[in-house]
Amino acid sequence: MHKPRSVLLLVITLLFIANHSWAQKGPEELSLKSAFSGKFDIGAALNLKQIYERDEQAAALIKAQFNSITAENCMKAMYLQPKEGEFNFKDADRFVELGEKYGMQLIGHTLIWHSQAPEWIFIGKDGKEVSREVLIERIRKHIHTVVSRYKGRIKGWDVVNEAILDNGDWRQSKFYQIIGEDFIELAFQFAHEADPDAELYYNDFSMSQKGKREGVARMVRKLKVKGVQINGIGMQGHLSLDYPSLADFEASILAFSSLGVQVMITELDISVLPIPGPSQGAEVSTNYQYDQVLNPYGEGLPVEVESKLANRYKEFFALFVKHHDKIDRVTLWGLTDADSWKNNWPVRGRTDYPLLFDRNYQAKPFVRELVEMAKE
Ligand code: 9MR
Repeated sequence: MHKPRSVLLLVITLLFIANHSWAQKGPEELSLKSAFSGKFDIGAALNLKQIYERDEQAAALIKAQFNSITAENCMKAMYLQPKEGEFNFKDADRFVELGEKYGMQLIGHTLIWHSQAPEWIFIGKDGKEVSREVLIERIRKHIHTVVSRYKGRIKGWDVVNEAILDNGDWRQSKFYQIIGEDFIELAFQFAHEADPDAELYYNDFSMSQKGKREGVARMVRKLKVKGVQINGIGMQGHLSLDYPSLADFEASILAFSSLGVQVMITELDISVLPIPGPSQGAEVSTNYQYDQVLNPYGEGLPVEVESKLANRYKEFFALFVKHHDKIDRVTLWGLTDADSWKNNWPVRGRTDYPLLFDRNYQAKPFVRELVEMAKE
């Protein structure tokens, strides 16, 4: 008779202690990776200062909060192979060693991207554009060399980045123009040959737009019909306070997942700044002239904007938690607001607040709510 009651009492007491000690912990005890464990990995893109652990506060934060890291720039082709046949792996090696030291999942970003492709790759010794055969061989060599160097150490590669336009058409990149649409298939095939156990992803921005959603789904379906290995689709997630709608973003999570691949939120940030033109996604070539009215929060973020940002993050994380069975990873595109590329795009020299940690390495107040949400 008394036994169930004493067990119940014990459980209540333990719950009280657990809850109480949680409440006593300061914000430094928040841990995103523990909170979301069992749901999805939580990652950050790292810059060189962080990769080399030159910034102690950043290093501590990365270790405590994240279980996955992506190299923000140093694995892009123009850095890895600046001249034909001359590979520079110094920074990428350090990135991989860092991830291994802390037992974090490593994401390779990115093998084939029209932007930051080294210029030589499209040009022959005669100064003219190379043939289809030559470009395919150059891609093969690049992918084989890079992927096999880290074979068994990188969990997954963003094999092709941003090959489809927002309306679903093929981007007229040099890769597309010279090789045709099968450059995608070839890139995936070469990556798979070099590391058959690595996961392979297609990654793009503005993925919530109907045209892009359909274009990407069409391409992935074709790859799967041909038996090409593709494990995941990365939705970059460069968001702002009022773009895109949650419903559109959710529609894409569902559409991509129904193709039989994992969904990854690969480059999450939420800008609070005005966008001076129609460019919403992450088209790196778009740039607008600096104007003071476009930089309204240089001295700090007003409470009401901070609260909008908090709500936006909460809505999106609630969506990710709802679909955690389809989502493998959520990666923030940077660590603190000071590091974010959004301070310089699409207008240089602004002060944005797009990430979870502020310029003093402190978790923003709403981060605790994200952590609580994960536990519910
Ligand atoms: O954050 C990256 C920034 O530091 C670089 O200058 C920029 C240009 O290479 O690339 C940024 O990262 C991009 C990513 O590699 C692909 N998706 C869009 C990201 C933002 O431009």
